[in-house]
Amino acid sequence: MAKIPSGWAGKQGAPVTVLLGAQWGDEGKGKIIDFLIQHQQVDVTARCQGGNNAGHTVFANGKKYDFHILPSGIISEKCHNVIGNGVVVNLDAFFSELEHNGITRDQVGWEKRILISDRAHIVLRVHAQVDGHAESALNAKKIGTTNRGIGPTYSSKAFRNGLRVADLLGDFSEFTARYKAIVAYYRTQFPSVDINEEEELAVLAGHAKTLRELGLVADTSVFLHQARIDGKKVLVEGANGALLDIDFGTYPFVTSSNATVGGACTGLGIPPTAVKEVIGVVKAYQTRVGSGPFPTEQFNQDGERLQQIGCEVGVTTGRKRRCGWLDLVLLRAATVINGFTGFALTKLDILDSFGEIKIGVGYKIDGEVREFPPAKASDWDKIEVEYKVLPGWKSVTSEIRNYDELPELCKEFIAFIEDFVGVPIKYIGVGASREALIVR
Ligand code: 2SA
Ligand code: GDP
Ligand code: MG
Repeated sequence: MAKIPSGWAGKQGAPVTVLLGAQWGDEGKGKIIDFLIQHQQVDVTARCQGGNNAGHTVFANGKKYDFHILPSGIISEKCHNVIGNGVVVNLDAFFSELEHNGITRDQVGWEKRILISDRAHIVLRVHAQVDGHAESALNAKKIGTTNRGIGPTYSSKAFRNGLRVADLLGDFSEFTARYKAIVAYYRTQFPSVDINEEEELAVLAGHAKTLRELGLVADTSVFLHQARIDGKKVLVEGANGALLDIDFGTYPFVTSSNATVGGACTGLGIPPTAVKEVIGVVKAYQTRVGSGPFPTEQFNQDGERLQQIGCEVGVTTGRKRRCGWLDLVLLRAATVINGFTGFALTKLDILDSFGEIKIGVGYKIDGEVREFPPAKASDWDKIEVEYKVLPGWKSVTSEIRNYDELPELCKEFIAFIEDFVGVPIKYIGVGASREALIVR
């Protein structure tokens, strides 16, 4: 039996870079990750939280990919990919997403480059159904979830009756009994739950066979530790965004995981001392899908133009995204929590035609200045936003690849964000394609 060399556990491996959404998701994380993989010798891409609620768009190899559960590194032949213990995995979605994106075994050899944590929890059909039922029960106060069963699966995890991938690969009769207990438990809450248990169990047994045959399941924290000892560069691909974080987001209008930096450690089993760089992806304006507070939302022509020019439509559900101006009060708070070492500012080109660009810089609640977002849900409705108004640059930036060539007014917008938050903007997105990026 191979033995772990003495001192192995305490070895300090190569540092890890964490890339996170700094707003309500959809900041363009997929594109920045793809860029980093191409240009920064990334060896492993790892998802740490969320599930197939995420939608990360990547334009590469002349093709548009949308990833929901797969790490974006799957299309890069030099990249290994990890779905960590903090992710909730819908196995149907995992296999169909490979197919949907044209990722076949003979083509890219994906099965040799991806591992799912044995500790990751499985999203069952009952979780997705309960997501819908729970939303319906909320009537006018719906969260506006993606209906993928993400919240209910994390509930099962916290309630300690959830099923992990390791359970699926273990004794199937034991798995079956626990599976049935979960469905029965939810039936007591929602009698209309309609699941064909035998059919789903048969599908899961098929998935178990494939996972076993292809060797897709492992203790991924051990894999990542060894990779770092071997000097491999690990890039953590955050999903959703800081304002959807279950602790620091606009609770209860949040997702059910930690989309801030702590989620990278708990969701992958890597120590905080391993994290060197934390890149926050920030859209040059603000968007949100689903319900919940959005202080700088624009219910006017500006909002409509941002939605249309920015093509702001959900990647997972096809919902129109709500739009408004960049909110630096929220970005400051996200920075305090995440310790961003640099920003990637995306979709700057979407602002090209605006005569005036507004930025949220201050909040008042009941006439009182508030430097940070409130914890109390009802306070969000009372926020009055103070705006800084900057003149627009009114010229096309999408062909620019060099920072110095950006219009002066555009540089002023960039400098204003950097000064306010105190974080350098290292990457600037001026288009959806791989090439449309300015690196400083
Ligand atoms: P859930 O399904 O339980 O995670 O929903 C809870 C809230 O989190 C929001 N959420 C998202 N917000 C932005 N983008 C997401 N991914 C997709 C995309 C969304 C889509 O990339 O466009 O296609 O609609 C995402 N996933 C979850 C959600 O809107 C709820 O407010
Ligand atoms: P993610 O969830 O953070 O990966 O972001 P999404 O993929 O959900 O949404 C971002 C959208 O903006 C996608 O359609 C991207 O192709 C697109 N995008 C990313 N960066 C830029 C940019 O700098 N300019 C423009 N015009 N589009 C961008
Ligand atoms: Mg998205």
